[in-house]
Amino acid sequence: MERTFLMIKPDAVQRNLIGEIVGRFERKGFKLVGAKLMIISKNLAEKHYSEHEGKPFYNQLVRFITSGPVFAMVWEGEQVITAARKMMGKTNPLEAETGTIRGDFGVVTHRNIIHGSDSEESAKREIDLFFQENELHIYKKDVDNWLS
Ligand code: RTP
Ligand code: MG
Repeated sequence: MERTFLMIKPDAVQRNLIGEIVGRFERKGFKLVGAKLMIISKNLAEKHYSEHEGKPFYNQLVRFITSGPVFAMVWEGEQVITAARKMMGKTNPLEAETGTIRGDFGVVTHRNIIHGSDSEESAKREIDLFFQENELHIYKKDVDNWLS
């Protein structure tokens, strides 16, 4: 089963959007296999966004992502990498469709609410960067057994 790395960025944590965002992925039908609130070190931020090193927005991006707690998550499901990117919407919230996370809650590109892996390679790389193996959980969901 495919896994992706999603991260609720500092702006969304400050704006009390963790529950709203987690709820969307739960309702969609994906499974949360790991999650933690964390403050990212500059070193980890630079590794995570290394593909953007040297770009005009790179320094601002690293400053922003380290500016407060983020909520890091690993989600599992069929084609979850592509599906999550669709649910997030385009990078610039102005271009993101209404109904997407960035389209509904974001205003500007440099505070765009959520990160999501953009390929299988990035997902693997980012999951390894942020989570230890023992922080990821394999379990079955069976609602009926938990009602009474
Ligand atoms: P992310 O990596 O955060 O999920 O976002 P993304 O794939 O949609 O966009 P990406 O091209 O990877 O850019 C990473 C983050 O850098 C900021 N950015 N600013 N000013 C700009 O032109 C610009 N372009 C990108 C955004 O915050 C974006 O999420
Ligand atoms: Mg990206």
